[in-house]
Parts: sequence; C-alpha cells; structure tokens
Amino acid sequence: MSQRTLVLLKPDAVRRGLVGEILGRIETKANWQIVALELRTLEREVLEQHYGEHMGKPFYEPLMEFMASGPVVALVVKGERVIEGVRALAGPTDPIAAAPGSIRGDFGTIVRENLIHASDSEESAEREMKIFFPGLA
Ligand code: RTP
Ligand code: MG
Repeated sequence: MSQRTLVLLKPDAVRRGLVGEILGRIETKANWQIVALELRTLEREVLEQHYGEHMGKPFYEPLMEFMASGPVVALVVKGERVIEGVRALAGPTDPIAAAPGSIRGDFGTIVRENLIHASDSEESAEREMKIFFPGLA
C-alpha cells in the first residue's frame, strides 16, 4: 500500500548535525523515496497550524518556542506503508522509552527535543503536506 507522509527533522536534529544520519535511515528503507525536501525556519502561524491539536496543553508554548528555535528539514516520503513505517523508525515520543535502534532511542533524552516528527495517520499526512508543500500534487 503506497502512502505519503510528512516528516520534520526538528531544530535539535539540524543543530546536532544529525540530518544525514536520519535521512539515511529513511532513504535506505526498501520501496521508499523522498519526493520533496526543504530546509526552513518555521513561522509561528505555520507551527500553530501544524501542532494545533496540542493548543492549550502545558507543553504547547515550550514546543512552539523550540520548533521555531532554528531551521528544520521538512520532507515528504512516499512508499510502502510509510506512515506507520517512519513512526516505527522514530520510536515513541519519550526518547527514554524508545528502544535503541530507533531514532529517538539512539539520539534523544528530552521529550520535547525528540528529533523528528512524522504524520500519525493518512488524514494527518494529507493535512500536514498541504501546510508545508502546498504545491505538491
Ligand atoms: P510529533 O507530533 O512531533 O511527531 O510527536 P508525537 O506524535 O510522538 O507526540 P505528540 O503527542 O503529538 O507531541 C508533539 C510533540 O510535542 C512535544 N512534547 N512535549 N510532556 C512534554 O513535554 C511533551 N509532550 C510532547 C514533543 O516534541 C512531541 O513530539
Ligand atoms: Mg504527534
């Protein structure tokens, strides 16, 4: 089942020089390909659209600040079961709970600074792709 998903390499990943490492893990999966990619510092409005579901939660403002603290790499990955697949590569939200071998498990310690975002459903993927790559067919 071919799908598309929206992935963000968060500002901590870019600052720490982990872009190549993380992109490599995604790019080398069989039957997946990167179909859009951009390095970009996110404006508040874009972040509010993207993380709107979390508005009002205690971690929302610190999350907004962190996500605007430097450039992110935004990309769309297309391929076989890629929505579930990138979430599996990333590991659970809390890096300490994430298994070694996952991106968050190998490189993270702080819940907020967990290196990567990936869409969690087909509906989220459609919504998020429109925010970051409105021109994508
Ligand atoms: P994401 O949306 O970034 O892919 O992460 P997720 O689905 O694994 O987690 P979600 O619950 O959607 O949370 C979004 C992001 O907010 C930060 N966060 N901080 N308690 C906290 O301090 C806390 N909880 C969540 C993380 O950056 C998380 O990825
Ligand atoms: Mg999420």
